[in-house]
Amino acid sequence: MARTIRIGVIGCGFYAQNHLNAWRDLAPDGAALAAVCDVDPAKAKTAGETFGVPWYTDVKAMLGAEKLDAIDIVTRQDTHRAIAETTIAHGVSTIVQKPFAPTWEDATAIVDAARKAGVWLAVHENFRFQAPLRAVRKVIDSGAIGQPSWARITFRTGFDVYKTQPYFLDEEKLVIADVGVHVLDVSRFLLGDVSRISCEIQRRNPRVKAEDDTATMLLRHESGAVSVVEATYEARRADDWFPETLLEIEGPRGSIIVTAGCNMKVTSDGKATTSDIGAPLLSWTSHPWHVSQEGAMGACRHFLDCLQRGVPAETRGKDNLRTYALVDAAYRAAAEHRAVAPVKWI
Ligand code: 89Y
Repeated sequence: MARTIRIGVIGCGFYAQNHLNAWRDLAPDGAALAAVCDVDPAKAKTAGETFGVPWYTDVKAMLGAEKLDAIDIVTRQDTHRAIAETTIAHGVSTIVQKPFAPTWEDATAIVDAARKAGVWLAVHENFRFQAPLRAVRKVIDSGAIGQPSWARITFRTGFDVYKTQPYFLDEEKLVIADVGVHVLDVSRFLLGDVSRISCEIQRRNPRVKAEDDTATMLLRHESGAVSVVEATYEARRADDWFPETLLEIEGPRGSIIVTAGCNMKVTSDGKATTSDIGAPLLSWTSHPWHVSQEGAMGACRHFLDCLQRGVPAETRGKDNLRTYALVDAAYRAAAEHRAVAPVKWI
């Protein structure tokens, strides 16, 4: 039986419910949700009572009172650096929700603090852990289409994200920072690192303060592959498949097309096969959020496994800086009207 990992969750808001449910479901695999914390006592108390664990409103109080192996920080990004520096200073393995931090300086400071302290650090970048995207990666790894040379990866929705995440309306940076980061990470996951990116942004919704509720990005990958990466909250479609990521990938031997409803069509050497690559509902997931919720569960499962084995996560801090650098480069490319090479952090 693998080692038990005692986990404290900081932040008990809207999306944190998925993390709490995921950790509880992972109990048979060795996860022990041990404590929760939120600055809002009502949220902390509700989560504590729902999941049957002690609750706190102060991070240091929780760290002092509980013996924890890992902390999952699921708060808003402006709080990540201060909380992560505290958990890292306590020597506790730390998972930070995406977006990693509001600035490159904050994100690199967290990675640096973990490196110096020798503390395990991961970013909860969950899209790449969704069942459909894992299935796509498996096809690529099988060689069925050959080395990917072109892709279009797209997240287009008109789902009222402003209702569930009202702070979106006031963000300085919106669609690339919030969901573009996921899709850019998916492009790295499927096609590898990126040598340059160009980007056009649009504000199509006048209620949004940020200049970007829509982004159209063009990437050249180090492998030579080219991808078009799109993200918008302003697509008005009768059939809205929020929060699915749809894609087309081409290689010398064939292609992978993922269409709405988690359908995948793979063409290999002229022969096509279709399959359903969705995952079944969990007791606490429901449509339309299921794909995202199941991805959060996949990410937690991966982190648990890595913590038990004492190995770095796929989305370890240092790796995630490469995705973060792409987000930064996209904003710079949009502002400067040119292709930009993402910064490399050593
Ligand atoms: O915040 C976003 C995310 O990470 O996934 C979906 C979302 O909640 C809205 O696009």
